[in-house]
Amino acid sequence: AAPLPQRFNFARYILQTNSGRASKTAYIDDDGPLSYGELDQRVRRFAAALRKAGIHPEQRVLLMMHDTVDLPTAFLGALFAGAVPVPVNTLLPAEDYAYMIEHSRARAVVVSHALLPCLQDALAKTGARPLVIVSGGDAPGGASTMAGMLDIEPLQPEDCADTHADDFAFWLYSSGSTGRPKGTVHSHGNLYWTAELYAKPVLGINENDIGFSAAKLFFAYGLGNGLTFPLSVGATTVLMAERPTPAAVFKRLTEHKPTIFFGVPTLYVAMLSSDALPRKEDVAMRVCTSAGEALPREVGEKFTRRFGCEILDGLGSTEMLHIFISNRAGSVRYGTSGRPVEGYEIELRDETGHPVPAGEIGDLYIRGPSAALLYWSNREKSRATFQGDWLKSGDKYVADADGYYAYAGRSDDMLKVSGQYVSPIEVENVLIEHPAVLESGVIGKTDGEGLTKTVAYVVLNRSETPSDSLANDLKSFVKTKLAPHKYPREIHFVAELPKTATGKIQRFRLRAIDAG
Ligand code: 3SK
Repeated sequence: AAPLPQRFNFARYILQTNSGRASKTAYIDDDGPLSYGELDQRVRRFAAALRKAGIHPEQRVLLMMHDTVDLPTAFLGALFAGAVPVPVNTLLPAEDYAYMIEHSRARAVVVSHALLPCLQDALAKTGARPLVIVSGGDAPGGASTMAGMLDIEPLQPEDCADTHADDFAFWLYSSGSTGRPKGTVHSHGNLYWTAELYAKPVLGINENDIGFSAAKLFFAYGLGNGLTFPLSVGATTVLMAERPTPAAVFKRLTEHKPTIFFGVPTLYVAMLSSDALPRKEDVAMRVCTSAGEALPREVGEKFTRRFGCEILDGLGSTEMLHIFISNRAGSVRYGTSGRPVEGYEIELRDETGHPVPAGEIGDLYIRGPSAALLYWSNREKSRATFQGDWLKSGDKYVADADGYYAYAGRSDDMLKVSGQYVSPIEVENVLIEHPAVLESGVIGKTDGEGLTKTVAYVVLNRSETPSDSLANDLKSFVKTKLAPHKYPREIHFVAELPKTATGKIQRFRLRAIDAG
């Protein structure tokens, strides 16, 4: 890959890369196509609007947005102006947005119209008063619309913020087993490296590709799939605002015929078991990817039998920004995450920090140029994760003699459900807020498809009686307090929980009980 110049602004780089493609389609969202020429204008206009609104370089702009062309416009426009966009999960409860707005000290929030009531709830919980910019609809008093703000003279290329490749460019929040989500700070250069090291050589992405990612742009995985990668080569991307149900995905696969589909294991399972699964002749994928959690071998094999196309399962992280271990076309080994992506180094270490040999499980460490710089305002967790050149992932892996890596669990108690982290402690803490619950222990369980689901063991207060309706009530209770993927899919009522002498819940014993 070409080395990066010291002065580097990712948005300027993308506009320059595509300056000869003005009439080519960059995006097709639910409202239709947008050309590279139009994207260029929108990015520079949004940058001008942020400057006019008094947003200064390095100030954060929260993006609480569904996947439409307004999201790449806002993300790249903020980078162009030197501001720091922070795309956030659109399924969170208002408390989480209140925390993120305060923690990031966001000077502006760009919000999809449908999410405005939730933002208003969040703002009512904080003293913060960011500028509110509404995408895709009218703005209430005091707020602006994105469409209105784009009615401005665009900044000229020479007015782009003169950023260093290592400057803070954007944040993504990532969750841990305890505490609040961590603001993971990435540089302009990191975006460039994920495209150079993974997307171009591993996926062979090029300007003739049409990409479609079921993972949304606010995830690190989705941001690469739907923004960094296609825009680095002038490809076309299909964006979809709604949830990625099998039906919604099939519609895009058959209507727009993407050549690259970026999925996650739970979705592949749901697609393959759907009666509406398209025929091979109705789709055009040349390659697919999977990340977020390990793809069960049978799922990959079944998909390839149906479509004749491989799924390249890989491992990435928010901290490394994208995939650093991946299968390769033609040498896929289903049931593994593949081999290290060139440009990244991987080590598996034992508890004393020494490398473990092939065949033994170790803690996964990564070294590579797309590593985040730090967690904002969190020295303790930054130090535990970013250890000099190396980054501790929190995953346990085992490598075979051929250099293929297979998932072997987490180093902490975190679960990965539908590709997203779930902290058992966070779910337990919510369950005990319910008046019927005395205590609870939450674990992950592998279902019949080989995917992880959340299971809660609950001890009720003496006056309560276990019942199915109480179990459903507890599930709904968690759903109202946490993001939807976190609620326990199974609730078991028990008389007591296994504990250490000091009273800590022994989740490994719960897992053994659960396994029967
Ligand atoms: O979860 C993953 O495997 C992943 C992949 C790519 C980028 C980000 C993440 C978290």
